[in-house]
Amino acid sequence: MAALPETEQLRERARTALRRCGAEGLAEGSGTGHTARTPITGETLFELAPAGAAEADRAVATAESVFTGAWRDTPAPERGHLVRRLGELLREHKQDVADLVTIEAGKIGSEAAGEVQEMIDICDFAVGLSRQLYGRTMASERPGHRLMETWHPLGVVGVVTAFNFPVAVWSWNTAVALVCGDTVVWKPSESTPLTALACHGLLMRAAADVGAPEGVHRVLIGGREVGERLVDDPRVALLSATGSVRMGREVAPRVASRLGRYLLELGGNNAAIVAPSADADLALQGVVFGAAGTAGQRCTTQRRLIVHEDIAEDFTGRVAEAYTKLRERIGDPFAADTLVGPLIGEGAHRSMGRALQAAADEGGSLLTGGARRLEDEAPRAYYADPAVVRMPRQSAIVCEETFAPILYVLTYRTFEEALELHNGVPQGLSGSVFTRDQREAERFLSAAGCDCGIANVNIGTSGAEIGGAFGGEKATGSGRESGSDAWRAYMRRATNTVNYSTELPLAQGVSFL
Ligand code: UN1
Repeated sequence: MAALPETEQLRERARTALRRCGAEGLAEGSGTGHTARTPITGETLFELAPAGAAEADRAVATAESVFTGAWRDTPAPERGHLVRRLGELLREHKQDVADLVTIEAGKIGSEAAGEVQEMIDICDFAVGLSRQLYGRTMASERPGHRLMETWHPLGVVGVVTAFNFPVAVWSWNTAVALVCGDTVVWKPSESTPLTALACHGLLMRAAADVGAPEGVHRVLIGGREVGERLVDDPRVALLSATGSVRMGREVAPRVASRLGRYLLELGGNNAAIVAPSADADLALQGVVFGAAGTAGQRCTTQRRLIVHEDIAEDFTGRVAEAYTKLRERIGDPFAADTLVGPLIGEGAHRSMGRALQAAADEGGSLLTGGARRLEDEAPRAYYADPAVVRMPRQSAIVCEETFAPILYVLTYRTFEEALELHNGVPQGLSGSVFTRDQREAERFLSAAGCDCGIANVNIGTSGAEIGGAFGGEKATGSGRESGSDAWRAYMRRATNTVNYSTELPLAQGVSFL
């Protein structure tokens, strides 16, 4: 593998991308206290001025006044112009934003570009949606009456995003919220402030180009205090947050106590079942990308492999062999032949070590991986060999989401057993079955099958398209973002009854007076 780039080179590349996106001034020289780092070398890129409670309050106030003063009354197709322009700018700056994603989140080139592609795609989707915010008309039970529903903008949407999809998840929320007539205040992950500033810069350019108010969007580079402000502020009509189950458990009751709305996309603990009839080559590709892609740092990462005992030895052997090859492809995420970039930081590496130890204590045997890499070259960066661990049963550690590339292998005898293992964890984001048996495939997709928000056949657990609703069940939080009719969460529904008759018949046949 080629040597890692120097931090100064990365700094320069980030500066160029920020300048091209129209966000350079926002990133530097404005103060200190919030550090922008790169996991590629583990070193500091810039010092930024953090926002605190006062800035958060001001941002919400601006977003609210733009909502009531202008945005909610702007026709939805016109709101769509803003998102169309954002999509155009993202096409133009795809490489710049992708570079920042690689620099801050450590994603390899094609995955970083794929993430920006998700942004472009959701912009296209949202522009179409801006003319399709349909309400229904129902048959009224009374003569001379019309019964219908109208969807109205909701208000200020607080968006809290995680480091691993630093821009796509923002765009799913923001593109849809903006066409729905909402304004947005964004708190990005503390690890990815530069990508956030670039996106905000592009959106502000789009707003200037189409004549939309710049206060439709605010970004807050800050820590927990800022997030808490958004959680507790009654002016934030919807809080959409992506992160850990632990975070969701804190956020949900706080938003609920002010009777606000929340949309949570929390941890996954995704599994693929590999049945004896599976196309093994296809399953292998799906499993290796799902489990080791993005260095195991997607919510949709495959963390468990549930393989039929008749093929377990052979299939697991092939997975381990593929992982051995991956080892030669770990390193600089900008290098064209790299497949596995760095972990986000020391905490992730420590969690990986702790989980591997726990797995060993619970009777697991490490089949491959787990070692730290490139430590001499970059002592502050954390690269790891993706690991595969054979587990005797679905023990405590297997039921946890460890945000690192560890794949636990379990075996099954009957398909019922496989489903039980599959659903036997607290989380419920994404699940897959690899099979050529139609009964198994249909059973997996049925009400008694996979209990996740995303259920796949002959495709891995990660890499969902934006056209579907994205989200999960159980401890994953039950929110839905992105495509399908997820937009409804960003609007309020009004049921309207219009009487165009000269009588006033009461519903349910009630007579009065
Ligand atoms: C996430 O990991 O938070 O389905 C989002 C996928 C991507 C999105 C993942 N489209 O893997």
